[in-house]
Amino acid sequence: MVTEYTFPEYFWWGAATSATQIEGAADKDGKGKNIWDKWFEEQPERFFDQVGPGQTSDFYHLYKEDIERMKDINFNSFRLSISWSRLIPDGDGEVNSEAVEFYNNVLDEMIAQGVEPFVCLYHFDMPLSMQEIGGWENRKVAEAFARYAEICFETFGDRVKKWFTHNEPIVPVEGGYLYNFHYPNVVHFQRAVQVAYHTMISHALAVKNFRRVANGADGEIGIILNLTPSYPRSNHPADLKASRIADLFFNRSFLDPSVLGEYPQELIDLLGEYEALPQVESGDADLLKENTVDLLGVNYYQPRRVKAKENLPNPNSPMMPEWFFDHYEMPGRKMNPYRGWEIYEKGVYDIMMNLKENYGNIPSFISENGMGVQNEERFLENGEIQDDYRIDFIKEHLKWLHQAIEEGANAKGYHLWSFMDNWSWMNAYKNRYGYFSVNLETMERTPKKSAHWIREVAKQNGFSE
Ligand code: BGP
Repeated sequence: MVTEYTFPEYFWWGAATSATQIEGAADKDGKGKNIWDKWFEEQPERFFDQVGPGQTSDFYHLYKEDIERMKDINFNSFRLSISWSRLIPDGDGEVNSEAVEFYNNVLDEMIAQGVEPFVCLYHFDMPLSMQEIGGWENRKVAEAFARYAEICFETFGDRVKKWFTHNEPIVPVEGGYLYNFHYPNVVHFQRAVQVAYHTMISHALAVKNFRRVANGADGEIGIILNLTPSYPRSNHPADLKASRIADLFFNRSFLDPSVLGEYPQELIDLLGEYEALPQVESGDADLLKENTVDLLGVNYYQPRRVKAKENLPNPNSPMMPEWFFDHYEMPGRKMNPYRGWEIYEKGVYDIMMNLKENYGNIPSFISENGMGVQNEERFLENGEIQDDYRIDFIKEHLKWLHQAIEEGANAKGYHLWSFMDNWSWMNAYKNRYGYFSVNLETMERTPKKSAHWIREVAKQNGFSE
């Protein structure tokens, strides 16, 4: 029996990426340093094969052909990010005219090719000069971010109609202030909470500026969140409590204030109990309440499975979210062994149903989903990588997304991570994610089997099976 999976009209087919991960030209044309440039200079050994952010996939020079390739595979949209330290090298001062020219060229080319630009303002790439005054720990940086956002709305808002303030704002909190996988490699719960809070304030200030700037009037603004459903091991009340707390820390800490305009009371109470509440200013609650998003991007890679703690945490160890739950390895889970992430396709459906039931069915889309695989040349046949595993991965997620839409979810698109292989932070080019492979020696792009497949899916606005 053939089943048709047809998506709503004007469904967004495309992919996502970020400035630091594809642009290269990290020290060219007036760009200031960001924390990745700095960290790589200090500790190149922390990066896979010691490949740093200097070159990445050279989109800075190859953007024209890349956008043509997007067009070729029938993308109608593509998310990129603006590099704050390229546009404003010291974060808070003069605008770099060469950066304006570069982003103007990219946006014009996208529009000429019929690929709508979705633009994110912050994708893990704090300008170094802003980090030197404390990064998100310093509220001045949130204000500088809002100014940078306003400059972007004014400069590019005539062409960009989908804006996103932050990508996965919980990740720099986790990486930079809890688990040591982003600069500045601090381990400190209280500082992590302050960083998360100021990130949220920076978001609300940017949304406020967006509503004020005339160009924004016909556009929309949102945030991109990595929503990792927290599944409890069992229905035992202790397991349920563990999953509720994990959900508060990792999902609701940004989802609730972005969409509902306020923090969950349970999270406030929990932080209060541990004397870990952030410093706030009067007026913040109104700022958050009045500046909720129009649109939500959902990045989904893996679920979070948890169980009640088996041993009490050592009170002398640094406080961690894991004081409240243990990670749970579900027997029989399906894994992507290269990235070490579980593959659980139904997570997409569960997220969408949660947004429908508890978040006013806010317009949303899958803004990242994807499968990073190591040594993909193994699958090369007649010059083409046969990435059937990627096609299956996408298809199975799309089926659940389709199911959610059938049941009333307000999902408007699917963007893969990523259009072409790109630089993955500490993992550099270890795992390849793209529809196109990138040869790091020559920078040549070659379509994988999945590129041909998605070209048809986007053309048909779905697939049958
Ligand atoms: C998301 C990020 C991306 C991207 C992706 C894949 O968390 O938004 O920047 O990198 O994950 O993860 P990774 O590159 O770590 O394999």
